[in-house]
Amino acid sequence: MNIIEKILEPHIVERNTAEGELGIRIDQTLTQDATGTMAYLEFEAVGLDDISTELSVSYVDHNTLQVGFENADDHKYLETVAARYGLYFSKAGNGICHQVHLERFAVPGKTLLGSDSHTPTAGGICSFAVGAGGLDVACALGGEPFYMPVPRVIKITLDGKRPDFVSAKDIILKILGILTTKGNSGYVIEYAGSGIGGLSVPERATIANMGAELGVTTSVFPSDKVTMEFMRAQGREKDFREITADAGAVYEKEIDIDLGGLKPMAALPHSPDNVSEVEKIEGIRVNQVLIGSCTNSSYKDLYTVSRLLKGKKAAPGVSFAVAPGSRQVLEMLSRGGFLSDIISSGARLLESSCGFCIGIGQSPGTDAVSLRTNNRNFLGRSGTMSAGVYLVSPETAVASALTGRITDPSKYFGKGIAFRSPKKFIADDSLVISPPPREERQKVRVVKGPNIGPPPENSPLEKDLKARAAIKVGDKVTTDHIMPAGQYLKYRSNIGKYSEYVFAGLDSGFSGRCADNRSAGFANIIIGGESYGQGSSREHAAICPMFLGVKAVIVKSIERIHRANLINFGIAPLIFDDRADYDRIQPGDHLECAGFAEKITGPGTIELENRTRSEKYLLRKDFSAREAGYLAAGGKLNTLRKKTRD
Ligand code: MIC
Ligand code: SF4
Repeated sequence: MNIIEKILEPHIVERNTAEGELGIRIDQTLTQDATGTMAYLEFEAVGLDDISTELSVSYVDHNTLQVGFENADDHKYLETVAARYGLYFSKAGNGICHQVHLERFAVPGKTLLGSDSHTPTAGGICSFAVGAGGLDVACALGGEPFYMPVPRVIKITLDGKRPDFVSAKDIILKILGILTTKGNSGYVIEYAGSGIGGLSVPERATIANMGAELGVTTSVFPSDKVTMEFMRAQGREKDFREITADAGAVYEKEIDIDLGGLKPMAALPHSPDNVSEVEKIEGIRVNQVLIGSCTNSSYKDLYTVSRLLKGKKAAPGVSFAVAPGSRQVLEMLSRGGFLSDIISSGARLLESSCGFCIGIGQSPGTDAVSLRTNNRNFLGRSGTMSAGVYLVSPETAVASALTGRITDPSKYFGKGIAFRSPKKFIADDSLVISPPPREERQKVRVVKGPNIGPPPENSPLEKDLKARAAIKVGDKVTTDHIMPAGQYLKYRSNIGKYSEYVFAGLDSGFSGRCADNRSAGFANIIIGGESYGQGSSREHAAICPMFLGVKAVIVKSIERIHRANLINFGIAPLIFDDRADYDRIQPGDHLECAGFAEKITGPGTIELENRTRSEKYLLRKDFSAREAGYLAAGGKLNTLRKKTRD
């Protein structure tokens, strides 16, 4: 067996071979503040009284700025709802969910579902960790299986020895160059090879983290001696379990990478797969360098940063900032005396949170070049449409911060920094609040501020579809384009308000046009290209369009998490059978389908009539019979509410 089979086998509760779907039991869940409020509001709306997981943690890490009352109220809601239902609550300041979960909670061989697309970071410790929408996490909390396509496993063998200054980030950027961000939906990556012995758990986690950018369901490393040492240093050796692939395990695809042949890499604007060797783009002037995020903010990363910065100053024209991934990392740096080298270099020390990675602060100036160690560089995600964001390793970030230009660290520093994983990490969980004993939970008052509203209701699918193409977008449109975060993040618990900003960066008239169409008796349809819905797990990219009366998304292809979120909220993901039809259909076209509701649940394809152009298009349905049921009911929430009532 391969590792994926070994982990999944005891977790499978449903196997739907005909539709290629697997239902698995979830052991652990995590949420963060930006997706968590809606997830728990949904959990409450379903009407369950208790959680069924082994361990669930609610983190506050994305938006900790608290400009206005909204965030503070969200945090209070998350704290009280966690206590009410028996979850752990990780307070603001404790760190980024994926970093903290890796350090303190993730366990080899367990399944983890998180309402954040980078949940697979825990694959670095051999957890089968998957990102999903909040409603799917709410369901897992209530003991429902998590459904996913039967994993098609790719084995990536990392052999050889890395040259100095080739980091984990460079390895995953190399893989992104090979596999790209498109066409990997339904795959899972399993890492193997002699080269992984030289990767610490946090480095493995960096690689697993950016599997999200490939669009794979998750990535998993073996649980071996390195894993054992990491867990022992975290005081968690009792949770260790060795898990490796059997000789002769079978894989669908195999890719071999010789680490010895790699060089420092960068992803150029505006996609993580737009990669180049750093030496080929050397010399570009940089305005900003930011080190942090769930990809590159471990103790190993920031220890290396501090050693490289020792005795040096950042270039005068560069805005340089560092955000440690967790309080553990910050405390280790501080107690070890390494923080002072970072501060002396002129770096601004940021909170242990997501912050800049999601456009909360540190937006670059007009036309600026920003070098970052995070995982996404989509157009506008930084908060500045005209900025160009480059994704690099911490080592390349430091070299460039010092020179003020993109700089290959292997040439600049010459010799690498030796790192020995600490024998003991500072394990202080005092910022994690444990839930009260079960018998006291009923007494907890769940506090909801005025910005927090219930998840919106959707009506069951109407018999016929009469709609307008409300927008037509191109390839690789991400959920950051559909539902921007940054400055609007504080409206995550207020769907009516947040909906005003759907597609805000691409087409500010979208929400108004949807309202006009609805007043004229039309539903709305989104037309998209290849790989629609890449990126985050934010279900708001489905809930808010639902709120605006969107009933279908018609695209050339769609990404896994967004597809599931659309179905959960009653929006049908449909695929052009003839891709050339994408070119024929135009924004504003009047589209109709008689007997739409029946066709959604019935067999076969769907024929859509374009009344504006007198054309007909054939559409394929990208959902199972189970999912068709959710669509007909107007979403999964309606189905579950009914199930709990009955
Ligand atoms: C992201 O990196 O885009 C986020 C912000 O972490 C999202 C979750 C969200 O939108 O709240 C993700 O990756 O799922
Ligand atoms: Fe936070 Fe960025 Fe990681 Fe998303 S990708 S979880 S915003 S650090």
